[in-house]
Amino acid sequence: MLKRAAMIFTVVGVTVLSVAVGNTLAKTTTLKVGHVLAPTHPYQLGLEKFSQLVDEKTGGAVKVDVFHSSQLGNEREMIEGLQLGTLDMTVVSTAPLSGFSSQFLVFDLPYIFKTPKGAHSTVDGPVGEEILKTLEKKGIIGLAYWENGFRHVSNSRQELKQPSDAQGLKIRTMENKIHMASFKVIDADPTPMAFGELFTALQQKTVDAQENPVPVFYTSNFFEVQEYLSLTGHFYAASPFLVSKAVWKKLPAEHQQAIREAAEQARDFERDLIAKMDKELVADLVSKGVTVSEVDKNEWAEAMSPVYKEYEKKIGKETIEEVREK
Ligand code: EAX
Repeated sequence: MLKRAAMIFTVVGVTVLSVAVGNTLAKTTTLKVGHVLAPTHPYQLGLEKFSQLVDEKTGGAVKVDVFHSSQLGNEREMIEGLQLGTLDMTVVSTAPLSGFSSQFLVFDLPYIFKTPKGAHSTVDGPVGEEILKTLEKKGIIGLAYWENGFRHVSNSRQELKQPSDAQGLKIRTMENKIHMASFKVIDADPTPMAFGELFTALQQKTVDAQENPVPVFYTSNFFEVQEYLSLTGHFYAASPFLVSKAVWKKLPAEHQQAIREAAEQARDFERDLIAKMDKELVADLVSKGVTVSEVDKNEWAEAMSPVYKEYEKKIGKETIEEVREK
């Protein structure tokens, strides 16, 4: 009897121990992801969804902590952090990426895309995948293209209807050569600036204007410092979800697979939020006192079109034609 009890105790003991040892061996990996937008923006909500999916798919072995509002740096700094391996992941607009891989420039041409569907079919297709892969030699893995959306011009000076109304307008742009050139050709006065400095610059009138999609304009409270919003839709901002290659290589294949799947699933969730906000928030902005103006997009596209000639050699005519939404 005693012998039998001792045997049962041993089996149970070993099981408990092995579970305990097993748990100790199955250590938890915690990854940090940063972005520059507000905690109410779809970047944040999408990343919280991503974090939950990764936890589920890895059985709790991988945790993801999300940091909003430039807590981990501005977009260029976070991209550099991925290269150094000092930051694990980030979601940024494509614009600053052209400083790391010039292949991204094609996405920054004014009016290269006309609709979200058209943009998605290109960035999610072979062209987008190939451009994302150019980052690998820079130490960065691209998982999926999330979305910032179609960008519109806002300002504190006057209603903008025609491109000529923007003459002399001191407008903040992202750190991107094509964005700056596109405003220079309509005689505006572009200043590149990190997103984290923008609200103060608008408040202090260091710049008159900025350009961002409606969800950014709303969730960053730009309606408090910008009276006019013109729905130009001049640039489309895709937002690649990026991982440090140095960090990625340390992850077991099954965790890499889980993270990749979660990034794609959360992408669709995030894009749906952008579409919903694009549709619903304009009326709210009007009720907050913003003058929202529709414009003739063809007129703006024509006025900005000289940048195509200026950058055709660098980007390649065939690439432009391949990407351009027909
Ligand atoms: O990716 O800087 C900007 O205006 C962007 O919209 C922001 O970086 C989000």
